[in-house]
Amino acid sequence: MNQIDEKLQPILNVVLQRNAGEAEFHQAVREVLESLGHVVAKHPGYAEDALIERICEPERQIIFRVPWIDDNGQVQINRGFRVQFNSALGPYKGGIRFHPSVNLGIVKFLGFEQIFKNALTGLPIGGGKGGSDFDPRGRSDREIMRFCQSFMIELHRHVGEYTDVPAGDIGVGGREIGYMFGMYKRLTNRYEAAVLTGKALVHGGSRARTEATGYGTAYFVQRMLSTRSESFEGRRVVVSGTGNVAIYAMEKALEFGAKIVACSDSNGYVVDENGIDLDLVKQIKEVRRARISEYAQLKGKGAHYIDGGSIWDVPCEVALPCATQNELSGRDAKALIKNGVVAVGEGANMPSTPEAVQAFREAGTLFAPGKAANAGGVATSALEMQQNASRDSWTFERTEERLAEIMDGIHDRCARTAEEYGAPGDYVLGANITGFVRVAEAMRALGVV
Ligand code: NDP
Ligand code: 2IT
Repeated sequence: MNQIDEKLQPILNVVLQRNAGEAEFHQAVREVLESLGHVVAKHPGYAEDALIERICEPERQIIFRVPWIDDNGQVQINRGFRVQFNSALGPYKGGIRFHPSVNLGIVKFLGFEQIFKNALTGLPIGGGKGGSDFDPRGRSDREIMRFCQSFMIELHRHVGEYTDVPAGDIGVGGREIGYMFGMYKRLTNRYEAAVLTGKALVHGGSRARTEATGYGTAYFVQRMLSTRSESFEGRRVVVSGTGNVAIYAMEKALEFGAKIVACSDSNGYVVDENGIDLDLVKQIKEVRRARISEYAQLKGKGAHYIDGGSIWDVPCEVALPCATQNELSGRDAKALIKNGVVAVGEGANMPSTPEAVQAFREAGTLFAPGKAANAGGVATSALEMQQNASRDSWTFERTEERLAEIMDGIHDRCARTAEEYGAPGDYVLGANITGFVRVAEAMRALGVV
């Protein structure tokens, strides 16, 4: 683990004590504070007025009961969360996650990352995150609808176009956003489209929002590769997950000439030496909501499925972790490095453990941290808000062009900051400092609030 500046260690100590047991939140804060030592040494003003302490403390944390009735008539109870972390740059903005592993610490780590990610986009959005420990797996469409409605019956009083604008994340896609928007509209009697992003086109959704996170990750990695005169062209690529982010990261990497050799879900992974057939993956995952193991059964020769195991054992030149936090360990990083990985781009939030990040750093692997590489999703959400505000709807091409520009801009700002701080090529440092400075400037100008 890296050293924390002596001025910042007491701040981390308070975070650890005040948020006992929230391991993922501690991990996210520690990584940012490790980067900030360089900033406070150069600009001591950023350490004044407890500015960093304030950034580490959410403005508001909401926890609520979500009762709903399953298809057997049984009453089920889940816990809902919304953490409104920082609104210095704009309304709170960030996704909602439905997964059994969701707890306050997970939502806080995601909300904390979101502050810096959103700042990096250069757009006027603060940071927040929400979710529930509801497990959508195996639930009928009606059960999903009833759950989303109950979730929104409480959430609606805390969100709004100028207050807090949720979107999707793990377990929450277009279907769930539709059900939540429907209940919000009914409860408020307002067609307030910009209260949620990731909506269907007919409700004011943006073209390219579905694709945006994955495409954005591929754009970022392509630009990062170009700094070493490399590209996706002809490269072997492994992508974890087969959800929203993974599928569209694969799609854009394929367009850039890559060969995808493996992808996964939470049960196991498939390897296809002929190149993953993305249409088949979409059919299995987006249409039938089934398991990725079916890919090997349907594909037959050349493809095989491995139950459990680590997808990072599959040799590749570019690795794109697009599933979940801490899915790529120090051991996995060493296996990737041994097999000749050139670049790693995080489509997911914090998928690499600190040990893995350290291993990539020491090996000189190009490494794009999630808060920079996956910012294309939330950036396009901000474009959706922009379209809603002007009652406009852009073409796919125009929206994707803006997304590509934004990703190149994030890449270049992170690279420049890393150089300025004497660590060329260190995108972790570059992203943390660039994001922090924008939020810190905005907070300072607002006074102590
Ligand atoms: P989806 O629900 O669409 O897909 C998630 C994928 O990851 C599925 O393949 C799922 O497998 C797998 N997965 C989820 N949890 C685990 C787990 N605990 N262990 C192993 N595999 C797991 O979610 P998204 O694609 O939207 O999100 C993926 C990641 O990207 C998350 O880290 C999210 O925070 C991040 N992200 C998402 C953005 C978005 O716009 N959607 C924007 C920026 C980041 P299974 O189907 O078996 O559950
Ligand atoms: O982690 C993320 O950036 C998201 N889940 C997307 C958030 C958003 O508001 O679009």
